[in-house]
Amino acid sequence: MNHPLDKYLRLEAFPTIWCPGCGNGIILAALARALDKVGVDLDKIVLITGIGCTGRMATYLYTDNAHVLHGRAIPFATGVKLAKPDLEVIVVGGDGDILAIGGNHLIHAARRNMDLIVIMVNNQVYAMTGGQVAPTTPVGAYTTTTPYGNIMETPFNAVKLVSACHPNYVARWTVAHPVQLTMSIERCLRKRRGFRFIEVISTCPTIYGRLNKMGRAPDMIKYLKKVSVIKPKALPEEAELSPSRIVCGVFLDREEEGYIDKLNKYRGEAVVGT
Ligand SMILES: Cc1ncc(C[n+]2csc(CCOP(=O)(O)OP(=O)(O)O)c2C)c(N)n1
Ligand code: SF4
Repeated sequence: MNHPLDKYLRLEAFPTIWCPGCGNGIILAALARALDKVGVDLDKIVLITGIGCTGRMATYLYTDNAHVLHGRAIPFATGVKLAKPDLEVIVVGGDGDILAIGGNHLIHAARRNMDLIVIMVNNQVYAMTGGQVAPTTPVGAYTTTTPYGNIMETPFNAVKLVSACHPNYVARWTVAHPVQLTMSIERCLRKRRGFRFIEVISTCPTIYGRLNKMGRAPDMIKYLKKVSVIKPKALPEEAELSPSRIVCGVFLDREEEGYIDKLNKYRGEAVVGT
C-alpha cells in the first residue's frame, strides 16, 4: 500500500543511513508534509545539502538535489538561486555544516536576505565523524573531543546570531514539535522571498545521547518536550537555549525585499513571486 507522502521520497534509496531514533527522519517527514500542504511543483524545488548525517537528506527527498562539499551548501545554493531565480532553493544541514565550517556563509546569506530556506539541524555534535565538539555543544556536555565536558567554549545561539542579520524569517523548534516545524516550513515556502532560517533541535541518541547519558531516543524526545517553552510572539533576544530551557517559536517574520528582488529592480525586471 502506498503512503500519501511516497511521491516526495526517493524510496529506492531506503532504508536511510540514519540510526533508529535519529531526529533526521522527523525532519524529512516534516519537509515532505510541508511540500504536500503547499502543493508545490517538485520540479521547482532544489534541495542542497553538505556533508554529515543530516546532509544525507538530499538522497531521500524526491526533488532536484545536490549533495555538495561540507560547509558549502549555502554558497552552492546561492549560485543556484542566482542562476535560476524561479526555483525555490532549500538548504538542510547539520550545525557543524551550517554554523562551524559554514558559519561565515550563513551570516552573509542572512544579511543579504538571500532568497533561500535554510533548515539547520542542531544535534549539538559532529555526528557523522564520531561525535566531536560542535559550536552548539552546551557548556559541560561530553563529546569525544571533550572527555571532561565542554569546559572551554560558549555555544552559539543560532537564532540570535541570524536574527541580528535581519533576514525575513527566523524560527526554532525541536523534533518533539513536528506539527509546528511543518507549519514553519510551509510558511517559509509560501513567503517565497528573502532569507528564511529554521533551527531544529534534534536527537542523536547514538552519539550525543549516549555520551551524555540521556537514555534512548524516546527519553530524549521526552526531555525535549520537558525543557521546551513555546513563546508565540517572542523577540530574538528571548530565544534562550540551554540544556534546561529551549525557547521555541517564530522570532522574525518580515516581508522585506529579498536579494533577487533588489537585483531585478536594479535591472528593471519583475520581482520574485509576483
Ligand atoms: C571540508 C571538510 N572538512 C571536514 C570534513 C569532515 N566532516 C564530515 S561531516 C563533518 C561534521 C558533521 O557534523 P554536522 O555538520 O553537525 O552534521 P551531523 O553529522 O551532526 O548531522 C565533518 C567535520 C569534510 N567532509 N569536509
Ligand atoms: S549518528 Fe546521530 S545524527 Fe547520525 S544518524 Fe545516528 S543518531 Fe542520527
